[in-house]
Amino acid sequence: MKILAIELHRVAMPLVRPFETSFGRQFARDVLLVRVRSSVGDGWGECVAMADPVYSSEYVDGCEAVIRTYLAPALIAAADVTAESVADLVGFVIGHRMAKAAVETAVLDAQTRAEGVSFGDYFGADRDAVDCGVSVGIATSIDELLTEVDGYVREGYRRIKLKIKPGWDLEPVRAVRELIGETALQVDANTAYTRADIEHLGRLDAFDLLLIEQPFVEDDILTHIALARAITTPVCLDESIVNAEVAIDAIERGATSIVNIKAGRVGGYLEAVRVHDVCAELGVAVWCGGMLETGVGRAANVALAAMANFTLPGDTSASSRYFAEDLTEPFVLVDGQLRVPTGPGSGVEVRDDLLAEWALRPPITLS
Ligand code: SMG
Ligand code: MG
Repeated sequence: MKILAIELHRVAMPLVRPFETSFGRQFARDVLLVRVRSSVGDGWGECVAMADPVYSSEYVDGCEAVIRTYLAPALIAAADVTAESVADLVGFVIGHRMAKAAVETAVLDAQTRAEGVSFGDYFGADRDAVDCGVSVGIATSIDELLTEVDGYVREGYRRIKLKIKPGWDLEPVRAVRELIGETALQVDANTAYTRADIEHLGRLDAFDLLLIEQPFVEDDILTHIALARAITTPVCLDESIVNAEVAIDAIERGATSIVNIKAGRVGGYLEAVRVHDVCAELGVAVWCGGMLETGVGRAANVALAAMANFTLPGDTSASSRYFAEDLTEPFVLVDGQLRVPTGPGSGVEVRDDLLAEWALRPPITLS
């Protein structure tokens, strides 16, 4: 296809409840959406970067700048663009994976819509619905946490993930384990601990957790190896896994025995499929992470999560867990699952009315 123009939309989406992690509290999502206008039709991609560079080095204004200055001009200048060639065309830019992922996804959406192929078919999904978990933020009290978790269990979520940090770990985990009985439970520290905490983290072994996610800083593979040797709870990496090669390295060195896959973090869905495949070859289960996506990003995540080696419930929750109204038709939890969209491309439509209503500024068109 020939890329005719790239539009950058920014929308403010209030969350139904604040979401607190070890790196701070978030009240809304500042979403960057990329629309590619091409010779074969239009496509959308959602950028998962947060407003501030606190989950990773990327942040939404930075992604927008990189797309405007480097990625969009490179694609517009290219004689022919396919989803499979985007990574090479923008490969001269180091890093900036979330920005690249948003652009590649928009191209993939345009391409697969034109071909009448769904994301699920393109990725090689092997099921039509995926098991869903829910990520629960740090609460202001244990009582408040239990009320929130209880609501999610009643809604049918198949796994609970608790955000933890020093000072908010053993007690909330114990209380939630008592509340939910044998329902699957895991924790995510978003890099909040250090090597000195290994013995303390070992106390989580008492709670029969599915996994502990990213306790230490992303570059510190060695301390994750030390933890994995010291405790029985499986260690799972999120922030550290930025591509398939890093996944192989971390797995072979014993730093992670389960992998969280987020397409934005690894530079796009094509690389996410590669991470899935190398993990499958190494016998390591994967699950689909989340970045509080709108329906645009959620549609692609749910299709990815329908691949064979996504054997654990993902952070692929229903639209209602995040937003009063979603940017697309809402994703609704049915028996603890979301259905994989079957229409061409991502299979969802962006609501122009909401895009205009919630716009932070008029769209920017690059051509
Ligand atoms: O999309 O339900 C979701 C959020 C899942 O916990 C979640 N994401 O480290 O896995 C993670 C975090 C990163 C984003 S925190 C705003
Ligand atoms: Mg995480």
